[in-house]
Amino acid sequence: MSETKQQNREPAPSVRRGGAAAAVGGLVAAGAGLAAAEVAAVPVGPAAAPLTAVGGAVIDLVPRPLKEFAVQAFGTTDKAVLLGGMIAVLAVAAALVGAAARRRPWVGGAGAGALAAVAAVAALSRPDAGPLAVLPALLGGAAAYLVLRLLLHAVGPPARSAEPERGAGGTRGTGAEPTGEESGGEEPAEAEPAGAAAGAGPGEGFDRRRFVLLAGAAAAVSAGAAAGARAYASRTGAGAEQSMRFALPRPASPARPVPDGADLEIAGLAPFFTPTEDFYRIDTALAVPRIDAGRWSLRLHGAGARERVFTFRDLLDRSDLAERDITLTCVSNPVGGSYAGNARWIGVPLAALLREAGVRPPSEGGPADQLVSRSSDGMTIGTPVEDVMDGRDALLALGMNGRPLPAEHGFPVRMVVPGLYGYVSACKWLTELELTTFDAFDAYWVPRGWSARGPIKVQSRIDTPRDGASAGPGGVTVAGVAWAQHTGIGRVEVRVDGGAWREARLAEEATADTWRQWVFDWEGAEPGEHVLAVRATTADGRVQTAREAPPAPDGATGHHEVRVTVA
Ligand SMILES: Nc1nc2c(c(=O)[nH]1)N[C@H]1C(S)=C(S)[C@@H](COP(=O)(O)O)O[C@H]1N2
Ligand SMILES: [Mo]
Repeated sequence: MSETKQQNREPAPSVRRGGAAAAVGGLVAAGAGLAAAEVAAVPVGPAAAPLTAVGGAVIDLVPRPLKEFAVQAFGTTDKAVLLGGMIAVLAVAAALVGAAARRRPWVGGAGAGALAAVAAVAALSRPDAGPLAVLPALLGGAAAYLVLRLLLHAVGPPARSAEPERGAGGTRGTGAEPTGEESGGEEPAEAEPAGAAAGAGPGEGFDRRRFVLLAGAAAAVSAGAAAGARAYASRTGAGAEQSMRFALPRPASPARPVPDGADLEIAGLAPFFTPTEDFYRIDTALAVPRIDAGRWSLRLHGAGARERVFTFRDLLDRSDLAERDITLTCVSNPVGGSYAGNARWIGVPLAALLREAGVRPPSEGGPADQLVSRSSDGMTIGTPVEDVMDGRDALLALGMNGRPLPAEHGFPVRMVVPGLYGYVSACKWLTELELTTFDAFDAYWVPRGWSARGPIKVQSRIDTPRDGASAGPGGVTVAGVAWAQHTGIGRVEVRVDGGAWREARLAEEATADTWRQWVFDWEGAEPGEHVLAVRATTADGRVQTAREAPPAPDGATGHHEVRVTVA
């Protein structure tokens, strides 16, 4: 019924709707390709799934300004934005290929082949890729091509002889003419499939019912397969597929008890311990590595080290496990930002492990000044050997907040070094430790414009009131956190409307390696707009600078300010 109606309205309905249907066919085919690749990626490894592989390659390739922009603009949702962008680009390409392949079937093969090639190269370029990594891309490309053929067969070829110019519209119609000639040159190659598809005859090429059925079925099967593959992969990932059962051991050296009064428990103020599920996550991994602890090993080697390989059991069974409270901070954290978190870690003291392998720090004549950590996903992080061995609690962490590390935070083993930004100290999914020099090797972020060394800069943050909040007149509780890991916070001051700095009250100090809460009772707040600013001073007397610096190359500086309206 609707067909007759439209046929009355439209001059060339089968051609027009056929064109749109071919584009839809392209989309469905691309979806089928992605789904097939997701299924193939279950045995091969999630990093080889096309979106993950291409996204990973994009992340590694983007220049620093763009990356910084992405982090500033999208924060930790930058990965979702990247995925969305890739899907949008793929969708446009797939629709164009589908529409073009209706007239020139070879375009379908070329398009699917090109997309599969991009995905295959990206998958092979991933650091943890084996040769099988090309399989998802190849299977995906083949599936996309077959589905496209099937759907275009139902669409049928455009009725070329009947109404060539009307189908594509005025200007584009003329544009289509030369391409029609070009395709005429390719006649032998495409004539056969086109002829076969046109079996029903050019005039009645578009079998709408058949197309809708086929496209719907293909889309449904694809969605189901992809969802099933993802669900299966995530279920067998963390925990379930572990070939080794273990309980987090008791540390030989427990954490210092947190004093009463280290957590002021003020509404809106970050709690002293960041709950694991709220802990910020920063990494380049589009697919979180899922590592089987039973098969995991850590290789230690390099200049001045006796090579050693540790299993997870080796680390669990050590008699010197230590539990420590350490605040991690990301170098990308903007002033006032949330890329800092405090957790209780359990792990192997890294300095002891290095000593056992014969490693000496540079100050004792050791030949290596850089400890390069590598992860299963190819990250490299360079840490000063001197810092790791100067007595601070550098850990190979196995546990976070009383549980094994979550996959997102580096299961089964990550590094944690108090006082250094995460990009130079906190390698997740750790697989290798190499002793080398800063001269000999640049870790991942260094050629991307970040400093090779990244000690954490003293910072302070106002958590409450929030920027833009309104408060009642009279007393306002201003509270936040300040950090200068491994040195400690000696003082925090608050300033109202650029007036004199006034001392805030510090919470009890847990350790110098953790952040410290503070509170300031702002009395007699007058109605109107006000600007609150905060600054910290380290335990050894360094005052936080007012000079504003962006996160790159070695950490943001400046005072955190919030605007509040007192009513
Ligand atoms: N393998 C790997 N480890 C990594 C990173 C990464 O991208 N890959 N990012 C580092 C950075 S920049 C930071 S700030 C910390 C963040 O650790 P979190 O995600 O557990 O908070 O991990 C570090 N370790
Ligand atoms: Mo970071």
